[in-house]
Amino acid sequence: MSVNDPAIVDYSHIITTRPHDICRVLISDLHLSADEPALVQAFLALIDDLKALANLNELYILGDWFDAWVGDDRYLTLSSTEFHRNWLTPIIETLSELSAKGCDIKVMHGNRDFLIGQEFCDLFNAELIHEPYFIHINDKSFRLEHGDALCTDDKSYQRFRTIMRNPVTQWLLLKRPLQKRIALAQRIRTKSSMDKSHKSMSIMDVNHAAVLKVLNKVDGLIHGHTHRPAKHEVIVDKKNHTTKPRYVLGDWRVIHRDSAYEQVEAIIAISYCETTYSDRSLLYDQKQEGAGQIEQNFRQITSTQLANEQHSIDKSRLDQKESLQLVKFEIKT
Ligand SMILES: [Mn+2]
Repeated sequence: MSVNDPAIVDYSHIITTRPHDICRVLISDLHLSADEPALVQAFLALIDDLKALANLNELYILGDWFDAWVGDDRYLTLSSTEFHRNWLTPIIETLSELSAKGCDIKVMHGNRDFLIGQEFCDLFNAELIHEPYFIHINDKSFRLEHGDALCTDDKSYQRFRTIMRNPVTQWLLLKRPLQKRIALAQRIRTKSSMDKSHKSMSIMDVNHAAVLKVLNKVDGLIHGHTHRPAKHEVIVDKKNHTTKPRYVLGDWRVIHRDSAYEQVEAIIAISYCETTYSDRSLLYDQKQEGAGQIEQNFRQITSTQLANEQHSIDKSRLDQKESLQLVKFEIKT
């Protein structure tokens, strides 16, 4: 499944046709920084759209939200003049509005922004979550993680990761003066892009055995990091042809850039909560008629219909069915 795969639905279509059905949104690998305003604008535009969704319960940011993060204090210690001018301030404002509307925001660390703290998340009432994090979609359990831990073929990165993700290392890092941390982050960024240029493509993707291992305990996996958005059906049992889904979220990319506009594209995940109404009154009618084979009647209703028919519908007959979908988000800024 490539970025242009027809199996990936178009975001603007969904947001205009089924706004009331969207209940969860998952994004990752935005790599936001002050150096790339188009990505920041695209993120602000997405959150603006999400604010208009009446039934959106949760927004997950599954790591590498920021291209680099040297500690919450870099933002929290700004003077009030600097604070108003800072590029993060509009992000915090819009996310605060989203959470005030009843959407829970959950932030997970990536390999670049693992120093984000709960203190920063408190600014917009979000929760800092740690991987692996588990959610339920219908009766199925899904494991959420950033994805870098699954790339076990990259031995040198895994060694680096073990050191950097150690709480002691992080505590020591955060004790260093801010300027030293900024310089260190720059060195890590340069090293990582140099490493990437000579590492093979396959080494930087997930390891199949590592995926099978984590899928052993759950029904599905959702991650980012590899910048290879796709929905994979992973064969977990060859004999019985059993598969489990692995959803890979995409990185946010500027795909067009000129003086008139910049275009940003990202593969995100959206889940719908469809409501089914089991109409037992019809069942009753059939009984009266003495029908031999009686089947319960189900009717799919959208959340909009539900809102309109609220008075006539018995809520105990409602069944929620959630389905997850990869979606192509595209915007001109
Ligand atoms: Mn990453």
